[in-house]
Amino acid sequence: MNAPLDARSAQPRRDRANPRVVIIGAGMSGLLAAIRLHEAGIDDVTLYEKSDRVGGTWRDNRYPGLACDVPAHMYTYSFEPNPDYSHRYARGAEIQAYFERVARKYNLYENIRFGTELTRAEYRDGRWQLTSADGGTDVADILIGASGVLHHPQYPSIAGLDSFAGAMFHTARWDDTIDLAGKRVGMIGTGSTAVQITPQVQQVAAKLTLFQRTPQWIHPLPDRTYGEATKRRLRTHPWLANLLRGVYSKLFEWTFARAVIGNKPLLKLISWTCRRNLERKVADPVLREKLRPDYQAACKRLIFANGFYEAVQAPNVELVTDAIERIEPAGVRSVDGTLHELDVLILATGFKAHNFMRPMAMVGAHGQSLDDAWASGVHAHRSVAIPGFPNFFMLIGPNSPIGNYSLISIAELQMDYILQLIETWRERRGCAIAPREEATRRFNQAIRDAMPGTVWVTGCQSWYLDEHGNPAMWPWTFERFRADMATPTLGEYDIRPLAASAPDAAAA
Ligand code: N01
Repeated sequence: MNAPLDARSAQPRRDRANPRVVIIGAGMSGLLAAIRLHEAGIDDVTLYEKSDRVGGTWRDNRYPGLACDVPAHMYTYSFEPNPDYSHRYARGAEIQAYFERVARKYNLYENIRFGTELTRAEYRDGRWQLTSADGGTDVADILIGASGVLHHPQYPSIAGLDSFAGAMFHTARWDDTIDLAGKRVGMIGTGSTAVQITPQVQQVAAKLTLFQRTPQWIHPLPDRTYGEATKRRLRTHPWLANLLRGVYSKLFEWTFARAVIGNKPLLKLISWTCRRNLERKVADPVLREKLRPDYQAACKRLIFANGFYEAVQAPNVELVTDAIERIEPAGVRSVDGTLHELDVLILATGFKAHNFMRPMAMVGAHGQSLDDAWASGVHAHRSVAIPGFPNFFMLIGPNSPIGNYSLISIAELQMDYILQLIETWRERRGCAIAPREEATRRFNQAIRDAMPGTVWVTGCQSWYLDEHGNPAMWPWTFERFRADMATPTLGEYDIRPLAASAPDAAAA
């Protein structure tokens, strides 16, 4: 499997009944895709991973306090329960260990090309012609984009950022060589990441200065530890873990997932819980008002966390709500003229959530680039496919029902859908499958028409919104998503025989 790229691409296709599949990324969804393809009898599979480890977001994010705010037993593959989770909400390191264990168990390592970033994918002669950063080439009949959503750090464009004389890093590039003990630490941003980090840094730093541009609603996290007895029970009876997964999933689908798409009583309940959390936990009325958002709870991705309000009231924490004017070598200057002197500056400023496979250059069947195809906003047919980009499928693509749900469950449903399209490819011993323009237009129009009823357009800024202000979210119930993903409607797809001139057609 690990022959040099050029040698591989020169090989004639051996098996016309089975496609050669390349997966971009060896994170949660890439590993899932490889496992499912193997189960379907498709073994000519290579995963390209630019890093040196599997795990995606759980490999990249190693900040103190990292945990998953989706219940642990809902955050596993359905076919691979994990009885060993230590808490109801798993810690980052144990999720990373889980993915590494799954990759080993399913012998995926031999299929992964680590340290190899795909930089170009061009659909030519019925196949995807791939180029990697090291100049290697490869070909694929089917290309699967599994590069994640929150993958590219968003560095803030603040004047003087590079002039800071101390240590500075983004939360997704945590610098373990910097000891925060006794330091004056600044953190820009108060999203989910900063809220998890704050209690940890507050305990060790001499001073923590938090730069908040917009306050966030915070819902308490009903966490608990799982003792040895619970783990043993889950080990002996794996169905119990699946039961937990099912219960949490339903609970989420019937409450939160409905609240964000227009169920007013449920949304009121969430708002009330967040407000009560703030009012109960923050004693100082001035600080409380600084922390009180003026927009609807869940408009931005709702934060589920404990410990932030307590930490922010500690004597060594300062919450700065004046806007940042610029960064200087000694620290951060806010618009009121104060220089906040710092030794370390942490950028908890989020991610470019609408990049998907980019900056990889993609060119479709008619020479159109992905940037052009997405010039009016990221979109896809049923979140998984793009007109003009045959045999290319995405996991957790635009308008997937992300948010506070388990992305694993979403990826599993999407992969089952994609496998059915791949089955069509196999039945025809090769074909070009791409969604019809009209079907894609109709699907995306229906999404746009449904958005006004959702919480994401009630007047806040968030990473859910693309550059045109449209949420790349799923505006309907999760049950509808499950039903939509059950079976592809082949009439929505343009399915053509591979051109007779395609080099491999002759070899078949
Ligand atoms: O990023 P964010 P995050 N000047 O985009 C501020 C997932 N996640 O890394 O609100 C000043 O939410 C920005 O301010 P504003 C989860 O899906 C999951 O925290 O735009 N401030 C905001 O406060 C989450 O939603 C878990 O006004 C600037 C912050 O930076 C997603 O990751 C845990 C600024 C960015 O918040 C992203 O969360 C952690 C500037 N120039 C994260 N630019 C789980 O538990 C940005 N900000 C699963």
